[in-house]
Amino acid sequence: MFEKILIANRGEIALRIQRACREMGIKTVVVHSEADREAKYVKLADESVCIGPAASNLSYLSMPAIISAAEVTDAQAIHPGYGFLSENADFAERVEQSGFVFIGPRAESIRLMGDKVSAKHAMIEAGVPCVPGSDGALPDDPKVIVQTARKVGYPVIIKAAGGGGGRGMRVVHTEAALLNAVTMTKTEAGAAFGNPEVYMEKFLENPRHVEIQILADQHGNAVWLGERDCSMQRRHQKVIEEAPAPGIPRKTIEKIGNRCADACKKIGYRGAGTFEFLYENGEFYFIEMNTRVQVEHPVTEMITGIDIVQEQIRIAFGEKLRFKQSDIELRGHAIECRINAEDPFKFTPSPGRIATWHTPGGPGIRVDSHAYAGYFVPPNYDSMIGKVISYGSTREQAIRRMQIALSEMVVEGIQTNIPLHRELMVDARFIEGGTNIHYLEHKLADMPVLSKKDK
Ligand code: MV4
Repeated sequence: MFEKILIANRGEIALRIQRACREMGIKTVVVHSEADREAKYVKLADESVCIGPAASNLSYLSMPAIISAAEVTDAQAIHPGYGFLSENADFAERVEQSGFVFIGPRAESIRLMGDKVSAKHAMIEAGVPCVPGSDGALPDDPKVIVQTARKVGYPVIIKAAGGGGGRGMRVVHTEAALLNAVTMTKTEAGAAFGNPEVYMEKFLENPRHVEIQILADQHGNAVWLGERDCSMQRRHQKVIEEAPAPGIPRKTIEKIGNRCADACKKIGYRGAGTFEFLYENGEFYFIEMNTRVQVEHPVTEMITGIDIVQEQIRIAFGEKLRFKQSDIELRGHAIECRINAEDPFKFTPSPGRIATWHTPGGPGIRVDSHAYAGYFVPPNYDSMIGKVISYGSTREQAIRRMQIALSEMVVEGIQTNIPLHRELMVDARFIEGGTNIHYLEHKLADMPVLSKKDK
């Protein structure tokens, strides 16, 4: 096994990766910006290297700084976590060219999935069901664009090939608005992603976001680890995730899960990955693949008993998967609440020093966080400061345990979204299960706490 791994990330995921390494007897190197000097996981690491100032582009996004840190510390592999350079194919390539192992997929797979047009093409080839739409990128010919939209049927959505995660898309309801929308999306995509290519899909009005976790090794083996429902979101930021997805027939999910595992074998994928689907009227439609470990991976770990980060490391080292699909059992139910340093209903960031930090515990509660009393939440990064995960033998028990956990949790000195989570855990529609991607935004718009005065 590797003797030393460099963690090219910060916050809770840096700590999560460090814990996986320590359990495996692997030494860790943490790189950090000047703003993260006092983070506890920096002190817990075997070695740490300051790679630059607070600004991400000068530290966590600096490829030469990170690769130099790996060189001076003699690390053998680099774990990129999520965000930052985790889905940057050039980084994966440069890491390997410098003689280190990139703990993630081959650069070629990252590139394939980074381009949403080539990703969709690969998935159609592999037999994964996709949203009906244009065959690849839209051509320039306006007649063909109009014809395509008529065939797909309005409303349609125009998406940038270089986009993803909700960036670079536009919904079109009428033919009158079509060509202008295509032109504008192309212009924006060219500026934002350096790639003006766009494609068209039928716009699904009320879907759920359900994703499939997979693991694939370098020897042609792949398994899927159940699904996660991530429909509770606001402005493309997930707020609550759970596994399994409530109310979806197991047969439907098994069929789609097997297709995902087969697709991994077909494209020679290695590592952990997530197939994102929209689920509407009993059908799954592939939209994107994420080639990294995800924030919400713990809910899958809770119901499978598999440590996804450790498996990423074993796969990168070249080991064979230690389980077959028939060994994977989904047991019980898990829910994750993302804890953000922000105003719970207005969502303005709330960085600053944490005065009180009391975390919950007890049966079925897991807290993944790098925060502590006295920790300063820097204003330079994402506002997520941790995750509370509950597990129960049933969804009802997982909800109950989460309600209790949130009632025990005390954070003072900064604002957090814990009050929003407390509200959602007693929300009748959430408790019923199966709310769609618009539910939270609609609920927030209807909440009296958000009076005009407060906004
Ligand atoms: C869609 C869609 C409806 N129809 N595609 C947004 C993020 C990106 N991953 C894809 N997204 C969507 N694609 C079609 N054909 C609706 C969304 C969407 C969405 C998807 C998942 C989770 C939250 C969302 C919020 C708004 C829109």
